[in-house]
Amino acid sequence: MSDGIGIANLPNQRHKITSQHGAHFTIMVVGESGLGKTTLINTLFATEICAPRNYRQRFAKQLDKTTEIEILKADLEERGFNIKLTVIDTPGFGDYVNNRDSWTPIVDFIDDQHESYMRQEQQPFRKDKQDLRIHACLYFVKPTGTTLKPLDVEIMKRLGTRVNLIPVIAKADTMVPEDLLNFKTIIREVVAAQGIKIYTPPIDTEDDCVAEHARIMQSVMPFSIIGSTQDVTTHDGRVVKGREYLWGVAEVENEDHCDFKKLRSLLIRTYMLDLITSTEENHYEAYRLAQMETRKFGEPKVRKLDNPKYREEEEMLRKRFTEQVKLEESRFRQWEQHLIAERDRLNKDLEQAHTAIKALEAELDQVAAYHRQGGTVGRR
Ligand SMILES: Nc1nc2c(ncn2[C@@H]2O[C@H](COP(=O)(O)OP(=O)(O)O)[C@@H](O)[C@H]2O)c(=O)[nH]1
Ligand SMILES: [Mg+2]
Repeated sequence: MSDGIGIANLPNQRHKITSQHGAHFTIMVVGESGLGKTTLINTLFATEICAPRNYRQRFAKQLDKTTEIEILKADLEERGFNIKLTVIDTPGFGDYVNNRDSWTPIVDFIDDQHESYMRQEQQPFRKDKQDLRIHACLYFVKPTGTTLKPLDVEIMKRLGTRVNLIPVIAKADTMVPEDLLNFKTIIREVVAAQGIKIYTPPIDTEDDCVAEHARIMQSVMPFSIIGSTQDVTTHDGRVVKGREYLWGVAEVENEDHCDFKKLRSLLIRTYMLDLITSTEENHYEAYRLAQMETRKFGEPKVRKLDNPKYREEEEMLRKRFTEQVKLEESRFRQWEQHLIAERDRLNKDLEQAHTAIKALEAELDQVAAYHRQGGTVGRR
């Protein structure tokens, strides 16, 4: 890559970020296990951050034992411009039958970062704040080609109200392009129908070029991803990061194969600042306000039951319960209707049988009368 990390190329971003004494930028990956989350992180690091450039880099790995959330850090510097990049790798969920609450540690982790930052802001000495607030959360969708699973919808809803949520289609190389496009449309429709909040690059700008770029970024969402740190050789002799197949190579950085380059550009190039400011102004602010409503300045975090997050959850449960009851009621009513119809039908049958019996009895009477009269009736 000739343009390197590129963050220093954006004058506006640079000015704003440096005026905050360098920037923290934190990305989180979430999704079922085996979808390539860890591979994507490694691919990001391999294609961009480890590129032979003249900036300093330092890696650190840290594992939170209870949640198995892994934190990777890299200090980036390009022409005197600093970014503290943190990538948070979460364990997969969805492996178990009972996975209703499998996202709780992830959601808690996000809230905890807001909480921790808020508490630091309340301290008198707040120069070197620890800041692990998530600026971009990549949600990995399984490349099924059908639709989002109910579990996906539930988790995405919860994430979307807390962070800049960016859905990605994992392992794009396992789908043919046509199916991939259809799948994107389906996901967009489900996201809209379910009211899931996802990150959209802002279009309201005077600069036509920037607006056009934002429009392109919006139109490719959800980003399709191929992850690989392997160098492979294409048919025409290029060495690229990719995955080798009998039919050829699925290339990570080929825009005809997937949207990896666009995603990377969104994250660490064009929209890094917007992701940071929108986290600060929307998500963190929303958290802070919600907390202020339930507790006084400096007071510790409220008990779980009083917590707005749990209220939100309780409200959802109540809603779901009401829906379930309504559904059962309507099923019952249908069944009742069915029974009434069946009863009417049987009554009618019964009536017909009665009439038939009456007719037969009448006939029988006639025959009996005929015999009594010595067989002369009707033979006149
Ligand atoms: N076909 C394909 N396989 C992938 C891709 N990314 C990762 N994998 C493979 O999927 C498996 C699980 O990947 P991993 O990154 O550990 O998934 P995680 O559990 O989500 O972190 C590994 O065998 C990877 O080589 C991809 O883009 N396409
Ligand atoms: Mg992993």
